[in-house]
Amino acid sequence: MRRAITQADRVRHLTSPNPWVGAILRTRDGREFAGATEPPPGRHAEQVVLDAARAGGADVTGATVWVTLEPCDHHGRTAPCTEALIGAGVARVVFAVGDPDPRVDGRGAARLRAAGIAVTEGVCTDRATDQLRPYLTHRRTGRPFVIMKLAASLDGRIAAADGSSRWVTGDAARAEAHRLRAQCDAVLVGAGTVRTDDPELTVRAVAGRDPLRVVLGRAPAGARVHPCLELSGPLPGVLDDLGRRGVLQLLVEGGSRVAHDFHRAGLVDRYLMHLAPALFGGDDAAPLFRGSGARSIDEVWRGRIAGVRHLGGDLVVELEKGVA
Ligand code: AOF
Ligand code: ZN
Repeated sequence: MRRAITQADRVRHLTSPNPWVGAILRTRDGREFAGATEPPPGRHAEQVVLDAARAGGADVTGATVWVTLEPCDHHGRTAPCTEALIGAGVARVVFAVGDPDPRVDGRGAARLRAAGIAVTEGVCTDRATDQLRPYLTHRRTGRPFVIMKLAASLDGRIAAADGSSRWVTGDAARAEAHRLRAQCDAVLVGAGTVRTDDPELTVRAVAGRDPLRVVLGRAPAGARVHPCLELSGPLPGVLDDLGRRGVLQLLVEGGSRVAHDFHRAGLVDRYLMHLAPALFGGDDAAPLFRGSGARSIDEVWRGRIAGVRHLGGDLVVELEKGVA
């Protein structure tokens, strides 16, 4: 299963709105084949390994298949993987995580068992759940997994009193910001940020596809971010809308009003804080969050530090919601 997870890693974030799934097939005589989901409308991981085995001249009857997600049991863009596995005569299917998609949700496992296939679930579940988190969040809640990127000095400031703010953090942080954009299906900023920073929101510093660009409010004519999707209204509705468009993972990039609104509404799943070894050193510098915050110490938001690392001369702190 660990190797199936490694296969899925190769297509991580490349198959949206479908999950990135990996699979390993082992024939009765010990030959092994590996595969992963293709981008839509391509084949699912199970079909890829079955095809690879047959192309290699292998006999797949009695084979075992390890797959990171429960095989699907519905006709979507592709035929059901359950039917492909049953038709191939495999003996055993092992999967890591159940598929919460309402079209599957236990039906895949049940169909395989009804056909006499031995099914084992719950192998390497933690790692696979972590790998599939954007997909699982999307299918369970209808909304994307929300990552908020914040860049500030170590004293939590983003601009000097005169408004000047460019490149608080270093070049390495910029490259990582582009890598992050490439991993997200959409990137969102407020109209204020479009007016003041005029960002392109594309992927340039690294190779990768551009995300859907979303502006909260109206982007002024001539903004570099065009073409973009302009959305307005309460943020939960905005997330529902993006979920319906198949956005599994959303990157919120600013500015400080948008950061405040997402944060205070409890809509952020992971915070990526890029902290520069700089201190503005006064309360006339603009803060990360604009708007009213915790009114008393009991209201202070507390998360869990999921990771800390150096990036160039900066520090990156990954914060996640604490488990309630
Ligand atoms: C699998 N293996 O590799 C993937 C699965 O439109 P379709 O036909 O591509 O179906 C999309 C759904 O199929 C998706 O929502 C999820 O439930 C499942 N994805 N299933 O057995 C795979 N990518
Ligand atoms: Zn499938």
